[in-house]
Order: sequence, then C-alpha cells, then structure tokens
Amino acid sequence: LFLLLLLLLHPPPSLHPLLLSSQRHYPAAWGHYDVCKSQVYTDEGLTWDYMACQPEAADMTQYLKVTLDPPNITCGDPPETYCALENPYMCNNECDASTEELAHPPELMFDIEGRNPTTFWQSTSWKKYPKALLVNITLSWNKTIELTDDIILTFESGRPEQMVLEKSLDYGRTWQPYQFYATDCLDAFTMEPKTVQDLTQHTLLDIICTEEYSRGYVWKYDKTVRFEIKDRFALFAGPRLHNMASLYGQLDTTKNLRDFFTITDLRVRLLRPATGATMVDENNLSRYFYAISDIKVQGRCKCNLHANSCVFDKEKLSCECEHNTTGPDCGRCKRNYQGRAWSAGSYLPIPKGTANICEYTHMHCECFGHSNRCSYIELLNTVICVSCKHNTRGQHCQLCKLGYYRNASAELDDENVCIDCNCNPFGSVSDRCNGTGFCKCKEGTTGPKCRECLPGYLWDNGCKSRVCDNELLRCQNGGVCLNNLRCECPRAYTGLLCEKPRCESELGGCGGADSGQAPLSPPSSPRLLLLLLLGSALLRQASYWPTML
Ligand SMILES: *[C@@H]1O[C@H](CO)[C@@H](O)[C@H](O)[C@H]1NC(C)=O
Ligand SMILES: *[C@@H]1O[C@H](CO)[C@@H](O)[C@H](O)[C@H]1NC(C)=O
Ligand SMILES: *[C@@H]1O[C@H](CO)[C@@H](O)[C@H](O)[C@H]1NC(C)=O
Ligand SMILES: *[C@@H]1O[C@H](CO)[C@@H](O)[C@H](O)[C@H]1NC(C)=O
Ligand SMILES: *[C@@H]1O[C@H](CO)[C@@H](O)[C@H](O)[C@H]1NC(C)=O
Ligand SMILES: *[C@@H]1O[C@H](CO)[C@@H](O)[C@H](O)[C@H]1NC(C)=O
Ligand SMILES: *[C@@H]1O[C@H](CO)[C@@H](O)[C@H](O)[C@H]1NC(C)=O
Ligand SMILES: [Ca+2]
Repeated sequence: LFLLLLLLLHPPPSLHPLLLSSQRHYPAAWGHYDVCKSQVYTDEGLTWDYMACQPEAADMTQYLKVTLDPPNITCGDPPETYCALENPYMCNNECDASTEELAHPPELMFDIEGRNPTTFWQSTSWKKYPKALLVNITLSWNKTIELTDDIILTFESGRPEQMVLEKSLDYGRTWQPYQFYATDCLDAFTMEPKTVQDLTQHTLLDIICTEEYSRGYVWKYDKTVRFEIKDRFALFAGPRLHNMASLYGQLDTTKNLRDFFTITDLRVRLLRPATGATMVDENNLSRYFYAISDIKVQGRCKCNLHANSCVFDKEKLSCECEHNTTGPDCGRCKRNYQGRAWSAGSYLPIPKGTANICEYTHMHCECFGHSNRCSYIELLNTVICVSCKHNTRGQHCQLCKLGYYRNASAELDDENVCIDCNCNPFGSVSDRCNGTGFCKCKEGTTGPKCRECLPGYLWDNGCKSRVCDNELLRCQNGGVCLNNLRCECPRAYTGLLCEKPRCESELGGCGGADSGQAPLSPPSSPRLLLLLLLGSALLRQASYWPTML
C-alpha cells in the first residue's frame, strides 16, 4: 500500500498514465508477474496487453494429502508411555489414540503452531530394535508446485540420525532424492558430507548428504531440519535474493533448474531415530521414536506463467488459467484457441515477460470454401476441416474423395474441382481412379473407365473370354455358336463345346461302345481278392521286422 501511494504521488515516467487495470503495479525493477493482462490505450484505441503471470507463493501444507507407511506407525494403539532421550527416568510422554488430548495423529504436523504446548505427530517406539524403525511420510498435492522457500521440518523428538528427503514430479510414480541427512554421511550413505555452502552455480543440482542437522545433542537447541531452497536461489539471485531477474532468466532458459524446484509430492524417509549419540539402551526402548511438530512447504501452483491465481476446489488445486489456456497447469490451449502450438509464458524480458497467449483457431480454418467448420485434434495438435463438401476431403478439403479425381482445369476452391471417376462397376477392380481419371480394369477389360473389351473378349457384364466362333467351327457335333459366348448343342450332346453325349433314359441310355463307360461290377473277381489277401499278409509281416532285427 505504501508503494502504491508512492506511485500515485510520483508516477514514474515509464508507467503509462492511462494504464487502466491497476490492481497492482510493478514496485520493483524485476517485476512480480502478478498481472496477466491490462487494458491500455494505444493509437488504435483500447486494447489488451498480455503479460506473463504466476500465483503468489503460499503455505502449501493446507492443500496436501499425507500418507504414512507403514500405516499403523502412529503411536497410541495400544497406548504407550515414552521416556525422554536424555533422561530415561523422565517418562511423562503418554500417547493414547483414543483420547484426543493424548493422541498424536499426522494432521498435527500441519496445524497452526504458535500456541503452547506444541502439537505433534509421534511414531511408535523402537520396540523391534535392532530391526530398523522405518517410516515414510508422503505429502501429495496432485498438482505441480514450484517451491519458493526452504522446506522446514521441526522435530519434537530428537532429530533423526538418518533420513532422506525425496521428491516426485509425476504424482508419486517415480521418486528422486532431494537431500540425505545423517550424523555420519559416509557410514549411512557412503557419501562425503557437504553443506549447501559447498554448492556452486554449476553443482546446484547435485544431491548432497549433510550432517548439519543431526549432530549429537544439538537437537536440544535446534530442532529443525531444512532443505535449503533460498540458499540455492541465492547462487543466481545473490545474497538476500536482490537480483531475482538473474534467477528468473536462468529458470526461463534451463529446464533442469526449473524442474529441480518443481514437485507434485514430497517424501520424508525416516531411517533411524535419534539415540543421543550413545549406545542404544536395549532395556528401555521407549526413549527412541520420531515426533514432528511442524512441516513447512512454501510454494506456488505451477501454471506455466498463464495464471495469477490457483484455487482449491473439491479437494484439488488448479490454476485459474488466462491467455485462453486450460488444464490443471494451464498446459494446453483452450478449445477453439489452437491457432498455434501451446507454449509456456516467459519471464523474459524483465519485468513483464512474454505471455505467449493461445490464438483463436478460426483464422486457421482454411477449407477452400468446401466447409466452414474446423475441429482441433489434440493428439496431433492440428486443426482440420470437418464435413468437406463438393466431393472433397483432407485437412483443408484439398483432396478429392475416393471415387473422384482432380479436375485439372478447375481451381482448388471451384465447386467442380472433383470429378466422379465413373468406373464401370463390372469392368473395374474398384470405383477409384488415378489422377487423370483412369480406372483399374479387370482382366480382359480396357478403356479409361473399363468399358471396353480387349481382343478375344466379349462384353457380358464385364469382358468374358471368347468361347466359340462360327468361322472356326469350334462347337462340335453340330452345335451352333451363340454370340461367341456359348455353343448351343443338339439334344444328344452337352459340354462347353457339345463334345459329350447326353445320357438320358428316353434316348436309350449311353450304353453304346463309343460311350467308353462300362457298367460297374462289384470287386468279386478272384484275382482282385488274391491281391488284397497278399497285401494284408505283407503288411502283417512288415510289423514284425523291427523285432526280428
Ligand atoms: C502394523 O501392522 C502390521 C501388519 O498388520 C504388523 O505386523 C505390525 O506389527 C504393526 N505395527 C505396529 C507398530 O503396530
Ligand atoms: C524405562 O526406564 C524408566 C526409568 O527406569 C522406567 O520408569 C520405565 O518403565 C522404563 N521403561 C521400560 C519400557 O522399561
Ligand atoms: C518408503 O519409500 C521407499 C521408496 O521411496 C520404499 O522403498 C519403501 O519401501 C517405503 N516404505 C518404508 C516403510 O520405508
Ligand atoms: C488428481 O486429480 C485428477 C484431476 O486432475 C483426478 O482425476 C484424480 O482423481 C486426482 N487424484 C487423487 C488421488 O486425488
Ligand atoms: C480469450 O477468449 C475470449 C473469448 O472466449 C476473449 O474475450 C479473450 O480476450 C481471450 N483472451 C486472450 C488472452 O486472448
Ligand atoms: C472442370 O472445371 C471446369 C471449371 O469449373 C468446368 O467448366 C468443367 O465442367 C469441369 N469438368 C468436369 C468434368 O466437371
Ligand atoms: C493414369 O493412368 C493412365 C493409364 O494407365 C496413365 O496414362 C496416366 O499417366 C495416369 N495418370 C496419373 C496421374 O498417374
Ligand atoms: Ca503442530
């Protein structure tokens, strides 16, 4: 408000005096990216000016779902009494899931802290020592989030001696470590101990193991474990982040860097509780457990610089997309705004960035006048004409439908651009033709439309090969050739060329010598019987041969 007042009193020369949309101006040189569009007067009149925009950073723990693994690792069922790590005689920490005041459910890691006593989640104790006490705490947003500040875990117990912070960018399908934590990095993870101060611009994406947050009894005075986002930002933006422009410039051009700070889920893997740097007292395992009073995750919805607000509705975060984009992350162009490929907004040039808005599709619905309707095919990211008329087809109605060919003397937008192939249905293989209207003909057929017969063929619903010819006298026994297609035979003959005598009873049968057909007799001849007997005897003998060998 103070800045706004200042601006009103002394409008800087760079600000257009007629800037209309003025919820907030840019107070600093690098910009906040909090406005997606504003109305401005130009020489052509009132128009919109579009800018890259992003939601404000917020406390993201209000919108998450927490899952514990194993699920029954929370204390209190059955009730348990815990002793202090530093004093085994101080046993006044009671946990009972059935009593509200003594229960320690996971929600207490995300409530508003600041009142006394603190509220915290607590695990069961290390009853199964020396078997490891393993707990996964998974935080899921079901939305991509960009981290803007350190992740801070505040322990109520001693800080764990071994722990890993992991992240997922794909809704929990795959996980990558963010940072390892141990009292002894070499021993626990065979990694050299490092701190965030050892990182440079070139090694910023390295995953390190740190001993900063788990040394000895230090937990008594500092109970927090951090993942240092700001120290990493500072490698580009300078100490106290005074040069955010430099950081935004880097984020814009380096996808790996952007992805490093982007998450959909976080996982805290607790691998070994605090033991006070002494031997584990096996007689009193009630001293060893995990308890966390608070987890801080500051960030903003990732909206690809196309939204300046993010809403939590029906248990789900989603960007309120501008620039005619849509999707939970504004990662697509809206229907009918697919005029060009979607693209994320850009932080550059500072301070307004580039909006990269989605453009109206209509201007790109080019169908040569054969349709005035287009449809966007998301899978191919293209616009195609629908219901092409005048026998056309194709993305722009620029092709002829099957069964039609291109009229060479007509322009693409001519109603007569496609001509029916008109292939003869009997003479052609299909109703399609080539680019000059020629159909594909069946055997014996020819002509552009397959309406004519080749020599030696005759038309009869298609071209049939010539069967007979009166000049060549191919029909026998006095048959007469009809239309070169078939022989008409005298009554006593049949067959294609009247070559077979007909065997009808009223003609006295076909018993003549020239019929070549002897009446069939049963196989009763003694010679045949002998042959059959001999054959079966030989077969039987054959079956003995193998044993005889
Ligand atoms: C949790 O449940 C599993 C299987 O149901 C059981 O084996 C295990 O002992 C339980 N753990 C605790 C701490 O109650
Ligand atoms: C742990 O030691 C304290 C003090 O000796 C005792 O009161 C408590 O019962 C012990 N707990 C267990 C589980 O032995
Ligand atoms: C915890 O998560 C890791 C992977 O992130 C998995 O391997 C492990 O089985 C999970 N459960 C426990 C109890 O550690
Ligand atoms: C995550 O969000 C999508 C919509 O974007 C929804 O369909 C899905 O059910 C959600 N998953 C969970 C686990 O809430
Ligand atoms: C998006 O489309 C609407 C019409 O649906 C239009 O009024 C608006 O100006 C468009 N916005 C941008 C950023 O192009
Ligand atoms: C080809 O197009 C021209 C020009 O429109 C037209 O005059 C002609 O009739 C068309 N040819 C056919 C076969 O349709
Ligand atoms: C179509 O087929 C005819 C006959 O085979 C041929 O002469 C002509 O060049 C072909 N036209 C095209 C465009 O292929
Ligand atoms: Ca709390």
